[in-house]
Amino acid sequence: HEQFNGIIPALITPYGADGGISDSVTRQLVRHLISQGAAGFYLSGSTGEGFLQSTEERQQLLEIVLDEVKSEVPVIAHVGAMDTATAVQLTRHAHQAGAAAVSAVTPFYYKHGPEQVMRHYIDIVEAADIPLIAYHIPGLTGSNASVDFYKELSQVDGIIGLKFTSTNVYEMQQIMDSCGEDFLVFNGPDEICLAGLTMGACGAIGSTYNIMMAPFAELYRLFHEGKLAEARTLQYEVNRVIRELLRYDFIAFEREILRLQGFEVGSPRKPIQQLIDAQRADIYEVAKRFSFL
Ligand code: NGF
Repeated sequence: HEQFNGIIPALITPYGADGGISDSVTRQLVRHLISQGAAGFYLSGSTGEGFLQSTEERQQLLEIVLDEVKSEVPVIAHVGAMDTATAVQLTRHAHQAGAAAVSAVTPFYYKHGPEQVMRHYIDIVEAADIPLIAYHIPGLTGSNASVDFYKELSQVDGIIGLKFTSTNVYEMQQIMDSCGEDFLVFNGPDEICLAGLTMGACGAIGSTYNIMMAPFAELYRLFHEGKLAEARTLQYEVNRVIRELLRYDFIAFEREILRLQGFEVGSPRKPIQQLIDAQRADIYEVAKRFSFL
């Protein structure tokens, strides 16, 4: 699974004037991010608003991105859903369409026990011959699966890794230690990207790579060259932007920055925060302060 490494944007989904997925802006954004060093794409995740899209739209987005990317970088389709049937349907489609892997959050809203969550993942992985990356994001799902759960999960054929979105790097390290070297762990929180890589993450999947692809690609390169002090300087720099971003809904903030960068990605879907003019003006000032934005 050597193709999975580097900095992978959890792509913002571009919407057109009619509110549907924009074919042209999606292609424009994907091209741009590849030119800045994107090592792959993660579609319809949290950032991509997967849970605010219909199953058809999630499939449509995947087809557009695969067509634009060809095989330049791996495309991971997030197929997670509250219900197993939707996740299975999306997995079959992702396999047919030619995605490199699928990924799925632990099922949310209802409180399931570990056996049910395991069954959900096994049903997904058995649905098609495509590798699966589990997605741990307790801050949003409210489901905090244990190190032992992931150890068991890592033994299931076809489950190749985990996207770990929690700032508990000790827990991340414990998962890596129990699941073995072949199990891929991706760093989730961009603000600790360097810490995750240092602990042994194979790469990072995240949101702010949509707006700061170049400095993060540079951070990744510096890390692999052993230039830790320089990598840390970059992490500090991008974190000054993330601190500003966290005053807003991250999706609303990133969409506004992308608009300023020349990508008409549209507003997030409600109920995500809709910016008012004063907020746009404030974000414009942030963008002016950071030359790499
Ligand atoms: O959105 C969250 C919530 N985390 C994202 C990322 O892990 C989500 C992270 O990039 C993701 O990859 C996806 O869209 O599926 C943060 O937005 C970023 O670190 C700023 O805090 O925790």
